[in-house]
Amino acid sequence: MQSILPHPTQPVKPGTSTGQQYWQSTEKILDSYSPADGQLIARVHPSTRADYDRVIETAQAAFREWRLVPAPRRGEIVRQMGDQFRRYKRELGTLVSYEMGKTLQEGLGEVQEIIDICDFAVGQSRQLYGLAMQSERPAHRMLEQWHPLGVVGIISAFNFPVAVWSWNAMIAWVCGDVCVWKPSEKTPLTALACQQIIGEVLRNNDVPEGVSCLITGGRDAGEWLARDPRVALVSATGSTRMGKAVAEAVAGRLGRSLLELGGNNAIIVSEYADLDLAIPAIVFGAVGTAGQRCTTTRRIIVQESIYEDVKNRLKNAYTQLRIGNPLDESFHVGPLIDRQAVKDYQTAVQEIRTMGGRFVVEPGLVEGLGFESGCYVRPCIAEAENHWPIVQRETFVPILYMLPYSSLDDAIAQQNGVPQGLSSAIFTLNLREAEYFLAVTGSDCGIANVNIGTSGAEIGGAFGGEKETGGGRESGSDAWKAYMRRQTNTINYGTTMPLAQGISFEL
Ligand code: UN1
Repeated sequence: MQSILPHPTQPVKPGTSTGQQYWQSTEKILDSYSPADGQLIARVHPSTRADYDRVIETAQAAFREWRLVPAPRRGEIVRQMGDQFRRYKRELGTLVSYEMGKTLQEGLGEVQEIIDICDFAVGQSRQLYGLAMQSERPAHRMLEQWHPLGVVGIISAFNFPVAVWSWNAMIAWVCGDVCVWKPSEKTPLTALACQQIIGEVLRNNDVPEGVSCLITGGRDAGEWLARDPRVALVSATGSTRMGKAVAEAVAGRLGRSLLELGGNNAIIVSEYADLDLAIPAIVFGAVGTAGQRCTTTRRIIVQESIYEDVKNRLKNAYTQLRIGNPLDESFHVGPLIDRQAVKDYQTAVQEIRTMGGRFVVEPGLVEGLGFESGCYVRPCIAEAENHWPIVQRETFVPILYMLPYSSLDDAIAQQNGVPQGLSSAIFTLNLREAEYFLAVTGSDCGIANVNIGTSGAEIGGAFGGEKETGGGRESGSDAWKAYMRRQTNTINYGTTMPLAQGISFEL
């Protein structure tokens, strides 16, 4: 089987030839280390400003052609991409697991998200619907239609190094846009692999060079996209700090941004909860991807009367967690992305202790044979208070805070009482509680679930959140509209020239 990587052993060279390749300078090199075993697994050249400008010009030229391709035909090309990802699911999932550190099951799940969004986008390509409206004037027709935007910049994060790109790119492509992807500098190799995987489809279908572009680099490259008026939409996933910088830069030129930023997701565990459902959901939500999902469960808000029971059950569940190499399927929890993340974990633990927090499950580093990368930490649980600054922030590590509540209103106030608004859940078998939580009185998040956890959203729904999460919606539902511009058309097919609002204007 053909390799999914362009040059497995040497630094990736600049390439602009066939198949929507990557564009890099030969200046400095980005090193990608696997947090699983600490090995240097790729050396990638970052794009220079000159490379970047060349990319944007090529993308602009490609857009002029791509926008003319009928949307269902664009969908057919995305369908073929989905087939390619099916073919390479194991290889790409393994690479995601190795480069990023999530478990193989989660790496495969991430590629499955790509396949799913490809399928979704194919259907969407025949459903870019506008409305027909009734005109107030005789012999007039009003409608709205959706046109592609142009160049879409995609800034993605290390934790979902490929799926989040695909949510944006697949939808943008069926909408007729062209994409310039800047992956996280911590996970460049998986991005190159995706570009390689779809290259064959693009070449086979004579898709113009520049429909799918990749630039590599860090903050600078993200800023180029954000400040560039040639980039119609910047879709950015990452920290709230990064998102604010992108939003400011894009707003400064009155461009469009789509932001999917930090979460501080809570699960309310009511006295009416089925704890046999709640406990595994909490544990997966808190330790999955080693606490590095934007949807990770960071807080549980537990009714006082069952607080001790939940605590004991969680303690017991955490003792069964096996931490180790993510490629070995006998482990539940892999490493953090790098040693800086481990420092962030240690700093957070210190802050919790300083505030007087008690650990129900003790934190710690995992060291010794098999843990040489220095990136493995123990998922832990701390009893805390919602207003503590550490609880109010998103720390991208597997620390779960336990908070007691008395009434449901108290629980909802705590759940909503953070700056972020991505995902939320309630475990209850009480219909009134469940509906109250979903009603306007309840969760203020973009995602609100009943009897399932905060993470693991399906691609069919709109994904994103409120407040500091940034307000953007990606993936399913009608998120496609963010990738198009709406045009209202009024057509007069009559023989008179009546004005709207009944205005009379005689010459
Ligand atoms: C992210 O962490 O940025 O809902 C995305 C989930 C995944 C996507 C997470 N489907 O957990």
